[in-house]
Amino acid sequence: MTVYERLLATSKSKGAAYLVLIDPDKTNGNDIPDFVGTATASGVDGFLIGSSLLLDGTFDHAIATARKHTNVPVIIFPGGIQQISKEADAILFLSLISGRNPEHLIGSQVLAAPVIKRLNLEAISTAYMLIDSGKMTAAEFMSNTKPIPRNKPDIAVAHALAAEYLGFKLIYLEAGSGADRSVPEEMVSSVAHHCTVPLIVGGGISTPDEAHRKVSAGASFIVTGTVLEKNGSPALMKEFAAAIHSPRRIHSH
Ligand code: 1GP
Repeated sequence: MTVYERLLATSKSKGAAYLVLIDPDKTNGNDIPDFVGTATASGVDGFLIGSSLLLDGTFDHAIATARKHTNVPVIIFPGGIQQISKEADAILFLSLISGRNPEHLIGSQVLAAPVIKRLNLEAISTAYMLIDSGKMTAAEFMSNTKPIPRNKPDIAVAHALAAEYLGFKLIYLEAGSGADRSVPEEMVSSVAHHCTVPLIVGGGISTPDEAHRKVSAGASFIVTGTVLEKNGSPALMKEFAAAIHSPRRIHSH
């Protein structure tokens, strides 16, 4: 079974899957074993590792350490072509389709592809869409692209349909790490209604209830990063996992 197939099977059997972002720039390497072990025991279904900057030089080590302490997939979520490692289970092969910067649409991918092939890494083609969160995020600044306006679900749908017809395997609706406001449910549900490609939703999701609402709107995968960097307690991890896995058991307020 490929990592992609495993992710889809998990999402299908649980209603949706919970992915946790580890940013090596924000995580002390010594904390990774505990964090990853606790998160796995609390019901997290996979880890994304990446950063829009990567100031720290211990990327390979962070991934290898994470893999040693979990039995769920550890997937690279690259902020640039230097973030490729043989230690990972797979890599999200992203194209920033909401932007019109050719480097992020195809340029970096051409440079990265031969390296990924040589390392025999599973590449999961992912249409990456930045959604405006009210404030400029690191992803927006670093990519030098404009995000999709948050009150224009039709624009998001048109991009997602194009991604589906181009054959992308996942669509990632991203408000940006640490965003003030997450992707609106109205946009998630419009995209889910019109497209069959599974949706990842992340950026600025700060409560289990908020995560639950994205799943109810049609997300197959929820990503959180910042909220667990601030409070990595097993109790909160379990609440997120429960809200994402059993959307009908929890009622939104
Ligand atoms: C960012 O979607 C992820 O790429 C997670 O964002 O850090 O805001 O949870 P947060």
